[in-house]
Amino acid sequence: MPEQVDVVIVGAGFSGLYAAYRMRELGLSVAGFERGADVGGVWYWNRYPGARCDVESVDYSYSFDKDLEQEWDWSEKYATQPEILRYVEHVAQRHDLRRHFTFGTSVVSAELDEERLRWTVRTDGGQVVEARYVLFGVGCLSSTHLPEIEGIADFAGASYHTGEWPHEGVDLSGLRVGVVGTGSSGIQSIPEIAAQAAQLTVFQRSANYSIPAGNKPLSDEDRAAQKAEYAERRRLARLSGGGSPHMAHPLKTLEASPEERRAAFEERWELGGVLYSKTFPDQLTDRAANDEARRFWEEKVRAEIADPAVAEQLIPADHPIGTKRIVTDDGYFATYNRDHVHLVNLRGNPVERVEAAGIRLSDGTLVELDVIVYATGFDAMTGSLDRISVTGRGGRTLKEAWAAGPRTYLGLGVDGFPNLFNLAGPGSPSVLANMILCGEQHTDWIAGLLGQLREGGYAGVEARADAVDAWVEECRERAEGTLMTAANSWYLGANIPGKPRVFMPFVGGFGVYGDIIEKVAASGYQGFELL
Ligand code: N01
Repeated sequence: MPEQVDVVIVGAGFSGLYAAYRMRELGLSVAGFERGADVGGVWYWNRYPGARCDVESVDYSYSFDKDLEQEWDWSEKYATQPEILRYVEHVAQRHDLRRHFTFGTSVVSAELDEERLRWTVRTDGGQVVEARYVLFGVGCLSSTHLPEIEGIADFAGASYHTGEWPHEGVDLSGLRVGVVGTGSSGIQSIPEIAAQAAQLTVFQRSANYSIPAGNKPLSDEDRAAQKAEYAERRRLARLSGGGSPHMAHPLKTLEASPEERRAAFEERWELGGVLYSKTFPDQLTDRAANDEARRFWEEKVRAEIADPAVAEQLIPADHPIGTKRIVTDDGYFATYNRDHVHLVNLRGNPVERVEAAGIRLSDGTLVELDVIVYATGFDAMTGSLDRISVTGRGGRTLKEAWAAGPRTYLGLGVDGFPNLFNLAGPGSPSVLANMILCGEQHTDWIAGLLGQLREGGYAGVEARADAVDAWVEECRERAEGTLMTAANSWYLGANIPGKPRVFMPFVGGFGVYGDIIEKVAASGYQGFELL
């Protein structure tokens, strides 16, 4: 007989851990499974040099434990990966959450028994659990992507993907290192790798927008001020577009005078990082507004790079600013001023193949390397779910249901897959907002629903097909009303050959989305069938 539980939770990252806490509070029994040997999700795996968060630490933290908000001391404005991992480990300990999970274990399948509305969940460790509900907290950026470059296995040196970095670290000192990829992971790691390596060659396919983090140690006074205003920070974050307590300028870009505009950009530049793309409310919807932001950025960045020819290669010309996630860096552009750092622009000179001695370019050059770092990203948003065989009504798999792109109602439910929920994934703000608050928002909403189902004596809940159709259409329309579809981003699946081009997150903003799902709950869960 398989073990019987109320809820299976897949993943012990921020979302899955909070889900375990909340389900336990509801009095439900939980069986959780986590691929890693411990808690932390992306923060467990992404241990590459320079890994740190691009949301301020005070905001990128759980809001459910008010005592913890006051007790925990963040040491820097933007926390490093080790500090975030310490935090999540502390939360697991404090709330005794590890006991709900089996670690080092991946869920391989979940199969619905339509008659009994129970899910049979199987793991690679041979466990079989039967559950009423399944919650996926598998992460949007957890399925690493290695490019299909000829000869990749022939390399004689060591190679690493940033998202699966060795726990013991890697000593790169004195070595010839190549980094492939200039997204967040590449751009964060490049200055740190340059500080160690004898030679660093960066293989760039697309130039990227990056903004200095303006990171700094937090003083006791800083922390005291943040803690005193925590409630207000959270309130503003819940109203905001991105889940941080920062609002866009009250005027549209071109309504502001040139002086006001410059002052606003300057202020956001100083704040650092991704929120630069939301300085003005129309920056991601109006090309002329976006150009203003891009010009200011370009002026700042060109001033950092000594060689104008190198600068030319590092300035993106193929997408509006903010339509790929803006990177938050620490000395990235100035790194190219160092004599031992070289940029290869793959647009002009693509990789031919990887050889034992290094990377061969199309023009015949062999860049000799001891180490290759692949900062080549993830099969984002759907990749981790795709690895699991999820079979719903009529034997239809989730992979089949999502063959043309993810289809959800509110990002929460899928027709044909009753009692199955996805935490902070496609169809919700997720990667466009503060993922910890997104995970809490979804979990709280689901907990409210499960409480109502219990009170009403229901066996389950399922999104209706027409509600899914309408939500998919709304997400598409909202995305097409912005500039976000103008970039070949992982938001659109463009980084994975053959992946359908669908803008996967809900682009309308964290606050707007929160209102929508609250209204649905208040209406008696319109769009869902209570079973
Ligand atoms: O991955 P990416 P990432 N040959 O997909 C290049 C979050 N994150 O791990 O742009 C050569 O962004 C690819 O080139 P192109 C954050 O949300 C956050 O860096 O496709 N190059 C690109 O340059 C982020 O957006 C933090 O042309 C190839 C790079 O590899 C997301 O995770 C830190 C290639 C991949 O960039 C993903 O970031 C880290 C090929 N065949 C990550 N294939 C912070 O909190 C791909 N590339 C700060």
